[in-house]
Amino acid sequence: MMNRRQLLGAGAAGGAALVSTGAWSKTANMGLPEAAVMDSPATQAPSAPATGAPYNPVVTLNGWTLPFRMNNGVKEFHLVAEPVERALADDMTAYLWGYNGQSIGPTIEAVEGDRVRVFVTNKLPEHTSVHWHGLILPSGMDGVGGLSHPGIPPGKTYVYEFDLVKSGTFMYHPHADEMVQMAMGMMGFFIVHPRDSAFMPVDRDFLIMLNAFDIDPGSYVPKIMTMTDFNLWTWNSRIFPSIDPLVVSKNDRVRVRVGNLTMTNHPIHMHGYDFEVTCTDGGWVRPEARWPEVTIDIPVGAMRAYEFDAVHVGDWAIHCHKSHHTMNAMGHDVPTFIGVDKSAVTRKIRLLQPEFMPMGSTGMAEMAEMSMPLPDNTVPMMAGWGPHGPLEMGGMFSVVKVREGISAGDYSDPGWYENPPGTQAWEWTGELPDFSRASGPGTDVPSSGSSARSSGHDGHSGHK
Ligand SMILES: [Cu+2]
Repeated sequence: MMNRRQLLGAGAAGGAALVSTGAWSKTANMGLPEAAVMDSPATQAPSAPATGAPYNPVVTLNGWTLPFRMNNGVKEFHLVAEPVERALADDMTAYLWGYNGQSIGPTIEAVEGDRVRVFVTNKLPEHTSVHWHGLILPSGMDGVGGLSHPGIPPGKTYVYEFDLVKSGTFMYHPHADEMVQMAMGMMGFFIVHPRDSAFMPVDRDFLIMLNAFDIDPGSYVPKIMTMTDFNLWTWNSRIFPSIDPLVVSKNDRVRVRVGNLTMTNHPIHMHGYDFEVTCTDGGWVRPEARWPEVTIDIPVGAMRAYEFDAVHVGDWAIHCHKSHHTMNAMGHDVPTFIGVDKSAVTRKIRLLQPEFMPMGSTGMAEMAEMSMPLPDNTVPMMAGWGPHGPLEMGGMFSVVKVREGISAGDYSDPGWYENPPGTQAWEWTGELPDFSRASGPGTDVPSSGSSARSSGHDGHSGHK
């Protein structure tokens, strides 16, 4: 064990001073664990640990888990804070700050009772620190720059070392020039698995970090001064339709852990199921303290994990219920044109600009179907095509795909669900009556015969 002063000294020396064991001296890199780098935004297969206590690994959508090595019983990780190029979508790249080649940073996974040592190398142009959100640890390891320890200067490596005294879902992010560094994309998950593998086991365990950026169409760097009016609402620094689906086999027990490091709350709504919050960043929720939900509001600076048994096959939307958060970049100073007849003005404008298209008179769904030329490096406001047409979504949206017989560990997209005959909404092709206004409460669709309506009233009166 080293005290804080020795630790900082070791950090300033690049961690080399920590080399003291046989395992270390055999490595050629003077003791620093290799800093793995990910160059792909694709969801990486969950990685079961090759050493240490066993656990069921999590799946970070469009992300990955940081490899570790064991050094005399201590789990060692190496985070590198650095500028990264992250594909927010297949057609859009952002110049962000992140960790080990990506934003969000890699997920750290360990086990309750583990001792961990996290080397943090700073390749940013300013100092940084790493705060371990929710973890119970010594004050000097808490990562608040200037309070817990000096900020990690550019080019230096600091070492954090602590015991994982409880299992649960935690996060990491800078606590130094925090507004800028988080606006630039610096954040990640820290999962501590239960030591007892029989404690609340699940078959699939998904991670979603809610984050947000403000990037003008055609540009690459987020506007760091934006406080609330972000234009890209992301999960794990990714926007729909480029967010991978949550692939699930029927009857799997599924956990979804959602962290929020944006500046506003996000009511996360999942279709097809009801479910219960089983964990917050404060710890596991006792069974008697849970209640059913279909939407879970994720407060700012918090995490909520919920669980369900995947008994309903199908394609089920999962999204933020703030409708502006399921849109990609758009202007907010657009007038409302619903009900406006633009035909006269369109004729005049087309004399000057023959391609002019009037928009918005009937709503904005037409935005999803047309392919207007866009500036380089941006994405349409609403996008995504399903088996039955445009989804008209963006931002914080994905699909939970529950299917029969998906193998354990298989997260590949099974394609679109085919609804069995007779289980899909259909078009009414019969005659339509002349509709008249409802006359008051208790009256449903006017029908041609009076008997249907009066029987409805009889039904109500029978309950009085
Ligand atoms: Cu939202």
